[in-house]
Amino acid sequence: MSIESVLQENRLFAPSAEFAAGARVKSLAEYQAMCQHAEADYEGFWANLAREHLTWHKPFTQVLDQSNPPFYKWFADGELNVSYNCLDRHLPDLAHKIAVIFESDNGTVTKVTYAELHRLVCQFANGLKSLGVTKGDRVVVYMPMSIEAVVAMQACARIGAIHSVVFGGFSAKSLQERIIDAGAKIVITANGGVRGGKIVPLKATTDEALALGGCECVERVIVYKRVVHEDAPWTIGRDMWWHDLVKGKPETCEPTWVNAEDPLFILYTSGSTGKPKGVQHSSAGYLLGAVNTMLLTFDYRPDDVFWCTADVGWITGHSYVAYAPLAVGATQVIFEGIPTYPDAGRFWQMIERHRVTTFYTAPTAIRSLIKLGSDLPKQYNLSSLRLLGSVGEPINPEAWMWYHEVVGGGRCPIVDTWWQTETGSHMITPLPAAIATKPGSCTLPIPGIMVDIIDEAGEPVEKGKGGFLVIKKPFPSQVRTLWKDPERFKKSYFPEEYGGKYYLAGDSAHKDADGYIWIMGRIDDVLNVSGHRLGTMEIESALVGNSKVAEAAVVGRPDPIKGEAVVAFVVLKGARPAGDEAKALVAELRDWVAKEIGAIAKPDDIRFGDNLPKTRSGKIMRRLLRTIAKGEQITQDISTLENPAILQQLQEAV
Ligand code: 6R9
Repeated sequence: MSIESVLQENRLFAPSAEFAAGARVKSLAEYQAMCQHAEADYEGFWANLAREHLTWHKPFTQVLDQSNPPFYKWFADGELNVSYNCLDRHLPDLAHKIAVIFESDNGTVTKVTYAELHRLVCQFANGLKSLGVTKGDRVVVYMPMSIEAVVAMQACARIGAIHSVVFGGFSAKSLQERIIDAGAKIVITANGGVRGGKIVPLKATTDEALALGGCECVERVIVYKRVVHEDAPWTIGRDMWWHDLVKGKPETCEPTWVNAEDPLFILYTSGSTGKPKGVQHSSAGYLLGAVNTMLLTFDYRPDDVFWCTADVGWITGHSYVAYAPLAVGATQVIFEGIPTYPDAGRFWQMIERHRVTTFYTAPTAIRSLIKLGSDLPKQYNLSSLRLLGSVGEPINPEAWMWYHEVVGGGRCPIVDTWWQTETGSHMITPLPAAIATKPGSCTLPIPGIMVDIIDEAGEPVEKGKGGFLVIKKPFPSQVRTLWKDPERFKKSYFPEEYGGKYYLAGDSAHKDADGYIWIMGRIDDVLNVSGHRLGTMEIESALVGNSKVAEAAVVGRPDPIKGEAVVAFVVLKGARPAGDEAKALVAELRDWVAKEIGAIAKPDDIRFGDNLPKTRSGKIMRRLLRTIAKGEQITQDISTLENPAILQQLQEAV
C-alpha cells in the first residue's frame, strides 16, 4: 500500500535577478555544484566549512568518527568555545555594532552592542563561576524573552556548563521533571515575564517546581528582576538576585575551551510517547549547522536586521536567536511580547520601526494574523523586508501566498525551512537566490544533507509516492544522544525496522517531478482511509484553501468499514455557526474537499471551534483531537495546552 499524495500545487516563484545579484549562492547551478562537492568528498566538504566558519582554539585533525554508530562524532579532537565564536571574535571590528535590539511588551526599546553584550556575558559567567559552576554542570534557564536569557545561555557556553532552557510557558510540574532529569545545579529565572500586558509569575512557578520535591540537586536560584514588585517569597541561602551576583565581577572572562563533542545544551522535546526526550547537542557540530544555515538559508548580509520570532525555549530560538545571529555578527531583534498585543498589527509595526530585513516566523502565527487583520500589514511600511522565513509546520499554500503578497509585497523570497529539535539547524529549505519556490514545499536539502524518502523496506520510493523522510548520512548538527538514555536514542531515530542505518525523522514526505520535497505530516498523522493513505496536512490545506476557513486540523478516527474516517476541526474566519447554518457549511466543506482532493478525502465529521487546542509554541495537539474525534473522555496530560477551554466546544458535534 502506498502513501498517496493528492495535493497539486503548480505555481513556481523564481527569485528576482536583483535579489540574486547580491546573494551568496546565486544560482541553481552554484547550489548543484555545492551538492556535488559534498557527494564527492563528504568529509572534506564539511571540514572546509568547519575551518571557514568556526574559530578553533585547537584545530581538529579528525572529521567524522563513525566507529560507534549511531553515536557519531565530528571534529572530535578539536577545541573551541561557542561564546568566543559568538562574541570575542567580532570585537576587533564589530565592537560598536548593535547585536540586539530588544523590544519589550509595552514597546520600550533597549539596544546593546557586541562590546556590551560581551561584557554582560563575561560578568554573568564570572558570577556563575563564583557559585562553583564548572564545565559539564547543568544549568536550567526558565526565563522570559530578554537580553538576559541570551546572556544566560552564552555565559553557560562560555564556561562549558550545559544549559537546559525550559520554555517559560511550561508548568511547575514540567519544570520539575526537567530539573530532575538534567540534575541541574542552578536555575536561572526572572521575578516575572510580561506578555500581552500580563505578568507571567516565573519565580513563583520555579518555587512551586522545587517544592514538588526531588530537586535536591539545585543549589541556587538566580532571579533576574524584570518587574518592579517582588512577587514571590525569598528562600534565603538559595535565591539570589542576578544584579547582586554580577555586582563587582570582572568584565572579562577567559573562555573555557571545550572539546568539539562536549555537550552545549540539552533541550527537551515531545516524543510519540509520554516522557519528553532530552535532546543533547554538541558544541562544534551544532554551531557549524547554525552558522552555515544563517549564511545559506537567510543569505545573511552585514547590514541585515534579522528577526526570528521564536522563543528561546524552543530549538528555533536556540539556533536562530541565541547562537546563529551572534555567530555571524548580525543585528537582531528580540521581542518580549505576543503578536496580538496591543493589536494584530504588532509584528508589522515592529518590522517598520526597526527596519527589519529578514523575518522568520511560524505558519500558525501567519494564519492567526490573517484571521485577525488581513489588511493590517498594508498600514505599515514593510519595504525594508527582503526575505521571509517559515518554520515549525507545513505552511499551506493559502497562507504562503498571503505571506508572499501582503507581507513580502511580492518581492521577498520565502524560505520554508524543514528541520527539527534533533537536527539542530535547517535540513530542507530553498536557498533563496538559487531555488525557485512552490507554495507549501520546503523544496531541496541544504548542500551536504543527504535526504531521501523510503518505504517500509528501507528502499527509496519513486517520485510522486509518499514515504518516510530519512537523512542517510550523519551530519554535524545532528542530535548526539538523548540525555542519560542512549537506548531510547537508538530506538527513536535509528530503529531496527528500517535497518538502523538512517536517521528517521518521523515525518512522511514525497518528492514531486522536480525532486521538490513536500512534507506530509508526522508519520502518525498519516491516515489510512479505505486502503488509501492520506496526509492529514493535505486535507487541512484543502480546507484552509476555502475562503471561509481560517485554520483546520484533521485526524483519523477508527472506522469499522474504511479503516479510518477523516475528522476535521475547523476554525472559520467569521463567527462559529450553529444549527442549520452549521449543517449547510459542513456539507459545503465536505464537497469542497472532495473537489480539491477527491471523494476519498472527504471529512466524515466536521467540528467548528473558535480555535484549536495548541501548545504554547503553537503546535496543534493532535492527540487531544484524536480523543475528541473518537468521542472519548480526555484523560491525557493537558498541562502544556494553551487554551483548555476550547476542548468542550470541539466535543459538540454539528
Ligand atoms: C524546527 C522545529 C519538528 C517537526 C518536524 C515536522 C514539523 C518543522 C516544518 C515542519 C513542515 C516545515 N516541521 N518545520 N513541517 N514544514 N517547514 O519546529 O522543531 O519543534 O522539533 O518540530 O515540526 O513535523 O518533524 P520541532
